[in-house]
Formats: sequence, C-alpha cells, structure tokens
Amino acid sequence: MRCSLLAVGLLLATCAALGYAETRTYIACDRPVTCCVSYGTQSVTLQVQAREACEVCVWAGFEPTWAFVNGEKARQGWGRASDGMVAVQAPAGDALWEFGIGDWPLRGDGPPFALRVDGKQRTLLRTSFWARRMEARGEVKLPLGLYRATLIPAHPIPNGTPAPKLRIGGQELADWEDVLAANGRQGLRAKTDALLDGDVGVQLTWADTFTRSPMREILLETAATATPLAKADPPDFGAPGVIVIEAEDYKREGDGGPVQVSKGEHADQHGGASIFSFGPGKGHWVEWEFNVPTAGKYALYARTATQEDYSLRALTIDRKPPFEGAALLQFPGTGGWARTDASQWVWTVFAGADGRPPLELAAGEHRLRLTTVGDKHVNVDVMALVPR
Ligand SMILES: [Ca+2]
Repeated sequence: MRCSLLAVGLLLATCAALGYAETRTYIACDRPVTCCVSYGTQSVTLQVQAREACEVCVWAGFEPTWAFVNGEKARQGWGRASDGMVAVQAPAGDALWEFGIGDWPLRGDGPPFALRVDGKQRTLLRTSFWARRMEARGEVKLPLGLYRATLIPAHPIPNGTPAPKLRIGGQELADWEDVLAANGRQGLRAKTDALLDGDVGVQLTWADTFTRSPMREILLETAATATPLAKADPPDFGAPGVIVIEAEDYKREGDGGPVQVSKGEHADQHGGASIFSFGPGKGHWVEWEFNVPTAGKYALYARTATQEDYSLRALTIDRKPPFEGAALLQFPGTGGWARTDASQWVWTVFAGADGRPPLELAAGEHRLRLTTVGDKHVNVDVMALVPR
C-alpha cells in the first residue's frame, strides 16, 4: 500500500491486505478525522485534518527514531504505541507528520556538487531537501551536440529507492542503467542521449527521504558535436562519373513519417520532385540505395531547404558513419521551405570539401541513410556523389 485516503467516520478503520487472512489496523482515532498516509522504504507520512484536537494512531511497521510535524523537527507530541503503531497528538486543523528510522533526514539547503563536462568541472549544482524530495539546480553553457549523462551517487543507493529524474535543456531523463563510469565510480547512466545547445538548465529531482546528500557529481560526456554544413556551389552534374540520388527515389523509412513526395508543389525541383515532412519524430530515418560503377573517392553533396534555424541528421553509409562528425550533421537554415522561392534550396557538401576527407566507396550497391536528431524538419531535393 503506497497511499491511502481514509475518511475516518468510525472510531477505527481496519484494512485487510488482499490475499492475507490476517487483518491489520492502519489508522485509529477517537474522533472523526480525515487522513492520508503514504509509506516510503524507511518512512511514513501522515496528513491529518481534524475538527478538534485528538489522538491519531498510524501503523508504521517500525519504531521511529525521528519525526517532523509541518516540516519542523517534532521532539514531542508523538510516541510509540504497540505493534508498530505510532500515536500523534493532532491539533484542530491540518497537520503533516513524517516518521522514519535512522538519522534525522536533511531539510533545507544541502551541500553543492559538481557538474563535469568531458571530465572538467563546469559548475556547482545547488541542493535543497524537503519532505521526501531532493532537488539540485544549476546552469551550464554547451556547444550544440549530443550528450550522455551519468549520475554519480555519493553512496551506494539502496534497492527500492525511486529513480531520480534529470531535466536538462528541456528534456527529461528518467531511465537509467548501472554503469562503471569513466572516473571508476559506480553510476547511473541515462539510456538516451540529450541534445543540448547553448545555455542549458539542469534540474535533478529525487523523490526520497535522505539523511545524507546522495549525489557526488553529474558527468556529461559529449557523444557527438554538431558538424555545421556550409553552403556550397552546386556540383557539376555533367562531370564524368557523377552519381545522382534523387530524394524522392528513397527506398525505405522508419521510426516516423511518412515522408511526403512533392511533385511540383515546391520550386525548381531537380528531377521534378522532392521530399518534405522528413522529421520531426524520435529518430525518423529515410534510406536511399545507389550503385557505384567504379570504386574510388567521392565528394557528397545535398540540396536541402528548411525554415528552421538548422536541422540535424545522422548520416550512415552501409549502416556505418562514413566519417568523423557524420553522427550530427547540421543542415543550415535556408529561410524557408522552397515552396515558391527556389533560392531557399541550398547546396551543402558533407565530404570531399571544406577540409573533410572524401568518401571511399567500393564498387557495387550501397545504402545511404539520414536519421533525424532532435525535432526539426528538412526538405531534401537531391544528393550527388562527385568523383574526386
Ligand atoms: Ca529531386
């Protein structure tokens, strides 16, 4: 039983746990009161609403060593009754009691702890403690990229402790796996990377009763830094050996969509068509196939349009990132979707220019996939592989 709301009109409320023959008294009072009880691993919270002062007994299952009433330490006004019951002297009106075993829990400001980015301390997070809740807050400035968050607790976390929640850059991370972190300590690593950019707010909340601060540090590791794609001159389609991949000739897609094929609804389309509605969605991908007649080195160009400030995609060829930085390609904003204005189509070059090495492709069939990272659309008209 996690929480029970009992309007105690009778003098005694008795609850029978399902499947057990024996019964247990959870709440008892000699006056009509309204109570709400919730049970933690080593603590019990009791809310009482009473018309007149009275004694309320609640089942705790342990002998408390500490108590708070309305957030203040309660050294009197409560006592241990028999059989795991605790008796409180409830005043007329509302009162919130908390009982627990072990040391007195933390309340108010706690010690700050470090946020490290790629091993380097970047800021200290301020901590605060309330009834069954810990919170830490801070801010950090980061370049656009994908980051992996790992929480490093200060002590081993007992089984049954609720999972912490990390809100970072507007994304909530609440799904964790146990890892041995880079600093050699046991940690909880988020199962999904966070896409972060610029001034990033960090808020860690942990719904439990803490007698000592549970956190040592938060580690952020760069999983991928964005590779900005610069505007480029169009490739020479007449050059020998150029391989053209029309966006509208995609072979398959997944995890979102469907993409829409525009046949004349956009301006100046190469091959008479293009695709739109590519993203958002959690990892929406589109895949193309192309044939390389002659093995060699190639530059890879794309013609895209987006009204967003930028739009991010991961590139793979034959299911692997073909070069460093391919995991987070940053297509530039082009001022619009190119529905009527052809100048909103912009050429960029991924490889084989701008200081990036060319692709080395074997002869034969290949698969090129673009996967959405984040939540921004991009329209794609055509891609081209140009021998280098
Ligand atoms: Ca096209």
